[in-house]
Amino acid sequence: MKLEKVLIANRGEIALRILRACRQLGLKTVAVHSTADRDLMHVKLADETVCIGPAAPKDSYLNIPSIIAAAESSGASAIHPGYGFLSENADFAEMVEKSGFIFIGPTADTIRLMGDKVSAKKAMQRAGVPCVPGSAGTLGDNFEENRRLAEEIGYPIIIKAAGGGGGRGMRVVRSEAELENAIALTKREADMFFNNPAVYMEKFLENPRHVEFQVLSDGQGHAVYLGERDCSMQRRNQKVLEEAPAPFITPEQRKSIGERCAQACIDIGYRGAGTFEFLYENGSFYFIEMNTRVQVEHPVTEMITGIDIVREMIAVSAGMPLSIRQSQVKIKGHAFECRINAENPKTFLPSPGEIKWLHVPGGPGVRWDSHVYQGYRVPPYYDSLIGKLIVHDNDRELARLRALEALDELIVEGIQTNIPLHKELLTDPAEIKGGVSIHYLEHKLEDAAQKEAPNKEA
Ligand code: MV4
Repeated sequence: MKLEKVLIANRGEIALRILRACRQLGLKTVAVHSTADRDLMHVKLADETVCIGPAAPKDSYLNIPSIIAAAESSGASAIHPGYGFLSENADFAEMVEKSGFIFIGPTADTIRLMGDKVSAKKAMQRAGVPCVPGSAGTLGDNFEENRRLAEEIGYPIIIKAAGGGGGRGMRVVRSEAELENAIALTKREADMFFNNPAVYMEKFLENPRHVEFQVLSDGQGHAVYLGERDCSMQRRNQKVLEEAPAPFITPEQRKSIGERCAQACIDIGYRGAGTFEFLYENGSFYFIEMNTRVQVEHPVTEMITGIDIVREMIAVSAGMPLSIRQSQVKIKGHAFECRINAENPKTFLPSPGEIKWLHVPGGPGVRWDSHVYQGYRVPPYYDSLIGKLIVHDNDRELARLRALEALDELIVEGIQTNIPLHKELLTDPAEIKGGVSIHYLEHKLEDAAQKEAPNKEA
C-alpha cells in the first residue's frame, strides 16, 4: 500500500514528534485520542481526529478494535504506535498488517522474537552479540541441574521471566539456599503477569551502567548503527537523564559493538528503528534486551548524528531502502536529555493540573520536545512526562553547562515538576565526571532522605 496518511496511535510529546515527521514527509495525519485528550497539541494540528474511547488506556490507547476502526474510517494507510501502549504488542502489529495497513515498526514475528527474552538472547548470541553469561535457554524443572548451573555461573545470579523485560519479573539470588524458592516464585509471578511461566538464569552484574545502541534497518539487507546512549540515571526503571555518546566508550568499542548490532539486524531481517540494550561493566558489554520501537530518548542520538530517526523509521516501513550508509554516520559533540515530569521533585508523586505559566528555553543547541502549552491541563490518567529538554554542544562539559542554562530558563508554573532534581543531578560531582551506575540515583536519593530524617528507617 502506498503511504499517504498516517494514524498516530499514541499521545503526548511522541504523538507530536511523529506528526512533525509526517508533515516533513508530506504525509497526512490522523490523531486518535481519548476523551481526556481532546486538548492535546497534536490533536489540534492533525489533519483528522478520531476519539477512540474513555480516558482509561485500556479503553482507548490499548483498544485494538477501536484503533483499527479509526484507521479504516479515516482511510489511513499506516499506523505509527510510538512508544509504550501497543508499540511492542505483536498481536496488534499482526492485526494492523492483516487489516491491510502498514505497521511502522518491525514485523509481528520480529516483535514476538524480541518480546520473548530467551528467544531474543538466542538470536543475538547466534549473531555474535555479546550476552550476559547464563542458562542456554529456559530453566527446566530439574533442581539439581539448575543448582549446578548456578554454581557454574557463580553467585549472585538473577532469575528473569522470559515474558518480562523493562525490570518486571526478576529476582536476584545470592546463595544456593535461596535458589529453589526463587525459581518457583519467579515462575509463578511470570505465569500471573505475562501468562508465560518460562524463566532463565543470568550472572547478576552488581554495578553496571545501562548503555544502549541505536540502529536503523530496512529489512532489505541494509542496517546502520547510530552510536550509543547512556541511560544509567534512573529510578525504579524510569530513566531520568540520558546522554549520547556514553562517557568513556572508545571509538573502537563503539565500532565493534555497533557493527555486531547492525549485522544482527541484517541477519534477522529487522525493519525500522531499534535499540540494543546492554549492561556495561568493567569495560565489557553484555546484551540484555532489544526494544523494537522508537524510544523516549531517541533525540540525543538525533542531536549527535543529525539523523531524523522518526523520519527514517517511517520511510523504511513504507518499503524504501535505507538512505544512509554507515560511512555517512558521524558522531559530533555531546547531547543530554532531561525528562521533565509533572511530579513532586522529592516524593515523585504525580502532579497533574493546569499549567498556569510556561516559558520554554531556546538558543543554539537547545531543543524542547513537548506537547504542553500555557493553559494546558495535565491529565491524571497517563505518565507524567510533560516535555523533554534536549541540549547539544561540542563536548560533554559544554553540553552539561548548556543544559543547566536551559533549565534555568525553563519555567513551569501551576504544577510541580522535577526541574530542581535535574539541576541537582547536573551539578553532582559523579555526574560531572560521568559514567555513574544504574544504582547511583536511588542511592543518592536514599542518602538525601537519610540526611533529612536520620531517625526514620529507609
Ligand atoms: C540485569 C541486571 C544485572 N544483571 N541483569 C532491569 C531492567 C531490565 N531491562 C533488565 N534489568 C537488569 N538486568 C543482570 N544479569 C540489572 C538490571 C537492572 C537495570 C538494568 C538497566 C537499567 C536499570 C536497572 C535497574 C535495576 C536493575
